Amino acid sequence: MDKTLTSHAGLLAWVEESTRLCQPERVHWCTGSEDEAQWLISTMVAAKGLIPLNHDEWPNCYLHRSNPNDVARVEDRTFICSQSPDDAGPTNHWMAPDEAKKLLYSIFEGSMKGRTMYVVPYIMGPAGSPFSKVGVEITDSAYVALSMRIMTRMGKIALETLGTEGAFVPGLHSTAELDPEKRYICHFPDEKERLILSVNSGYGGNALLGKKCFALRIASALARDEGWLAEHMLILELEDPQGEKLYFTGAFPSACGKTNLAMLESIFPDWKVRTIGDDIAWLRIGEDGRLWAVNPEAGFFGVAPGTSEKTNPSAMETIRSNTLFTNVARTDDGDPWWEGIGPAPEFLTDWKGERRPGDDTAGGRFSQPNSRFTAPAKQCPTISPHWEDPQGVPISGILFGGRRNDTMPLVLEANSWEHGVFLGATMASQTTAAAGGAQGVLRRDPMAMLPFCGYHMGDYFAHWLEMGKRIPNPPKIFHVNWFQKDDEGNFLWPGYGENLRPLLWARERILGVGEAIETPIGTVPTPDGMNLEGLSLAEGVMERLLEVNHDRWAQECDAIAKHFETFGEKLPPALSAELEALRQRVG
Ligand code: OXD
Ligand code: MN
Repeated sequence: MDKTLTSHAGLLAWVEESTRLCQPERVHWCTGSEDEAQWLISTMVAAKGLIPLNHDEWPNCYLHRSNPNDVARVEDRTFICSQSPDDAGPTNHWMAPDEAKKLLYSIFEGSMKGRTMYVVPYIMGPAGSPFSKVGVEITDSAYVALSMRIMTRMGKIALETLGTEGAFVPGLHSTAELDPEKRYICHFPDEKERLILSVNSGYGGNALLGKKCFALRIASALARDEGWLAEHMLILELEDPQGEKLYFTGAFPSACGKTNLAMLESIFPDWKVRTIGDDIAWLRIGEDGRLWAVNPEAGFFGVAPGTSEKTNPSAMETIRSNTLFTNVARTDDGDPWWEGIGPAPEFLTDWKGERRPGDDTAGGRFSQPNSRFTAPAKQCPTISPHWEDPQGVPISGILFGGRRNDTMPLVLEANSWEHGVFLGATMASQTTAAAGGAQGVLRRDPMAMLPFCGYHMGDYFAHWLEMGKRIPNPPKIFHVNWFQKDDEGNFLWPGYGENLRPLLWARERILGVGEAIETPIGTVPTPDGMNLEGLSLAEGVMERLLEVNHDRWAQECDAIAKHFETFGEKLPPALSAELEALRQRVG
């Protein structure tokens, strides 16, 4: 697109300024058209940045291999650059805004020499929705431009939405040298335009600035100021046999089955589960007093390993065409392959490009554990017809969940909004490959927002509590845990489609029915309170799944007290009161 197609003075000035700084050979304004996408693809294929896949089986699908030093979000290199370190809080890294700009601009200087600079205007949220927001990402990565076309409403439509005076969040991104020592992802939530700067990474969450950087970190700060919530949540629709619909959001840490739950295949043919979003929800109080959710994204950036016809047939159908795969393996036929998709063929080319026998397990994994697919949401067979409704969908239930071997029962209903916020604020999960660092370590991840909250987490809890007071008809809050294990390390609960059962119980509780017992930690189903038709669990397993172990919970109270110390004076008194009350009840 010719830049004369926008006369937004602020945007033109910023693009010019960035051009002077980064010194690209040329500047391309993205329109978002199909022709443009094909041109980007052929340029990348020629430069070996994309590898065509088997187009008979996987039409318009490509494989991208990132630098092996750049395969996940880098939490230790991610900074909230608020004026005061106190606003970033104890769970974020902080850098003074002036210092961050000086440092990053020195890396950006000349970083695009010989390269094309892409100007990528995009909308987070459905076009035409009063809740949508515009961002513009400047990047030297064609992979990012292509991915943004899938993940957002990108191009001309965003410039039209922006008009000549509209506000936008600017994000400047350069892969620079992909130097991990000079990799920085910086957010400036206090600036009028809420700037994002990202250098030396080309990986998803670090580089597709609309997603974690804008729709979560920057948006959470906007939401605090404007009285709404920007959350790391899936959104799903549950339709009963009479056609009545109910909507849930669910916050789970990265790689805990969020995409699978959002696309859950119903085990009961007359119940339908449909997808609105799999990662992010923007929630506002509607005129009717309920909480309404919009998915700001237009695509799925899902973890590939473990995805199969068995675990998530909807995802498999979604990714069959027009999908970018990152760091997966490839068969000799040109099909994408990863651990968990099915049996390995005789030979595989692994994610680093080495061809090895498919049974060569000694040589390590074939797909990178955090390898991904980037696919258009509209291709999802379970996408709800309401997924782009401008007002969003009304939320009746909020699920919090984590990956825990023990302690947390299969499903737990909060006693109140405050207790629900307490359950969210104390969520814990074993770490996964979505972020760099050790895996399998239990870490507290409040509301699954630990890496994504753009301000002080104590203030964030206070904001949640405040929202509860302002929502006349708030959703009910639940905690779920699909991941309990027996003493031999086997999962107790089959998961996947069977997760519909706890969801149906939650629905009954929302409707004021559902057999339940109060426990010291909240309300759980009676052993036959959940619909267990057609499920054969060994004797005593259901009891174990719903068990509240007092010794463990006494330890949990100590662990929560320690976690709460992190927030110092900013911990809202309502949450300390919840902990005290829990201690009393656990005894
Ligand atoms: C993601 C994440 O990529 O949460 O969605 O890490
Ligand atoms: Mn996520």
